[in-house]
Amino acid sequence: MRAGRWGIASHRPAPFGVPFRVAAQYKSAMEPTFVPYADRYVPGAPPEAAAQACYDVLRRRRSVRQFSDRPVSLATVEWIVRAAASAPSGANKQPWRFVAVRDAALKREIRLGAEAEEREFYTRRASERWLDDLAPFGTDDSKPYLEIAPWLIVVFRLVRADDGGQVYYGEESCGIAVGMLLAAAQYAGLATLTHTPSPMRFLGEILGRPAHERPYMLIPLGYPAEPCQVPVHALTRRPLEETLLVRG
Ligand code: IYR
Repeated sequence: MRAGRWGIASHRPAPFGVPFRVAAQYKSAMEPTFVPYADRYVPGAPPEAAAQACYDVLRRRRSVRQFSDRPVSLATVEWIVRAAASAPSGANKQPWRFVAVRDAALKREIRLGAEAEEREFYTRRASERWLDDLAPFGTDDSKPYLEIAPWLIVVFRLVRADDGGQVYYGEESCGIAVGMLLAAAQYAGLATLTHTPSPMRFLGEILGRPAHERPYMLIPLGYPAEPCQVPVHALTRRPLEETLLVRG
């Protein structure tokens, strides 16, 4: 790191995580090395057509709450998680852990834990406005799909590296990884739901995860039920003219 740039305190006791000026004489522990970017993905079509083809896959993703119990192989889950974990992350610290749950007893425990939190949410925690905003989705505290979907992918965000070291931009990194996971599942013809019962502490307890892993998202994965219904309210997106502003 060059002299006088900003860093984040990692080795100082307090106040933790407060930016400090890096000493002028600071010298990086590891010298950068580079290799040619040879293994590039080259689409078989011009970028307009390739991007459109990608959009045509992704635009058909839906948040699904009615799953089939049709099995999905572990190999499929492994490829999807490899895709997710190829995401960029702050200083490539990869501040995530994915726990893939297929065990019926664990799925049941997770369902019961989630439903307990959701009961609190729908009866006490949620504001009137929030409940109003959710009304068109027809959701409630009943989450049978947490037992029916063949897999529950539980994403944990690491607040420290496994060796106790610093991580950076953990929220952003996990958000990107989950986005890529949803896209990979969609490419595999599988459905997902980004489910965030709150608080999610029960996930770490049920799955026996250490304290530096914070539950980030609960993602049922599987085939949609047949038939599968999705809320009309979730279908539309704002027009591109409102979404994208072009300057120049
Ligand atoms: N977690 C609850 C409530 C909920 C909240 C939002 I924001 C949604 O987009 C959908 C649901 C549930 O899963 O029912």
